[in-house]
Amino acid sequence: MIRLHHVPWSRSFRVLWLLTEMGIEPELIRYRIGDREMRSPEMLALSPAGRVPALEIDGITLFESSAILHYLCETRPEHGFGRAPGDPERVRFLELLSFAETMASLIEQLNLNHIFLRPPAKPSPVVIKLNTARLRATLAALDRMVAGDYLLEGGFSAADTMMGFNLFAAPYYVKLDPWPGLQAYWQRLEARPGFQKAAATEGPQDFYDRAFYPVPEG
Ligand SMILES: N[C@@H](CCC(=O)N[C@@H](CS)C(=O)NCC(=O)O)C(=O)O
Repeated sequence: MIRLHHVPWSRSFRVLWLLTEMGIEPELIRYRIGDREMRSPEMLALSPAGRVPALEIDGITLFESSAILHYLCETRPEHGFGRAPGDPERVRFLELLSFAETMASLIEQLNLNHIFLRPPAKPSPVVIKLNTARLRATLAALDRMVAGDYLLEGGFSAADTMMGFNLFAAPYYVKLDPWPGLQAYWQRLEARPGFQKAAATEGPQDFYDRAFYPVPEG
């Protein structure tokens, strides 16, 4: 039994996508952000902060998307999606997995300000402006890191699935127009059969209600 605790088009997409690339179809336990079940004792036993993803696999449970991707790569090395110690791409692989969370934490802040805050709470234009600029800087950095078709010259890896969620979400806040190479990379990711299959499992996103959220005046 492989069971993924999942919010569609959230960070748990990273895990769904890598599993799909490996030909593994997990049982999905779906939540929506804000669901009480995400803070239930059962969920907290799987993921102590009540976050997704959490993965039940091989008789154990893991949380944190990066740790899950590492585990999947190390226990299923035949797919070649990881970079083991000693591999010349190991260091860059590790950097990218963590860097994806540097970027995702900015997306999370923007989601909070643009989407989750409800009156009387007010989004802060200053915080939005700052986080948008910081997100832009991480995208410019990512653009410089694309090495050939993927993030690692050796080919598609879990670093790409880690960035998949980011590149789905970031363009709602920062347009990718200044970086044609990054856009082409994202199109290559989206064109992969594994991505298409995982995206079909997700269905259309219903989280963002417009195509772009500009920085508000103020
Ligand atoms: N660093 C964690 C972050 C997990 C995380 O924050 N997931 C979000 C969805 S993208 C979540 O579960 N949010 C629920 C909440 O904040 O209540 C990871 O990469 O797995």
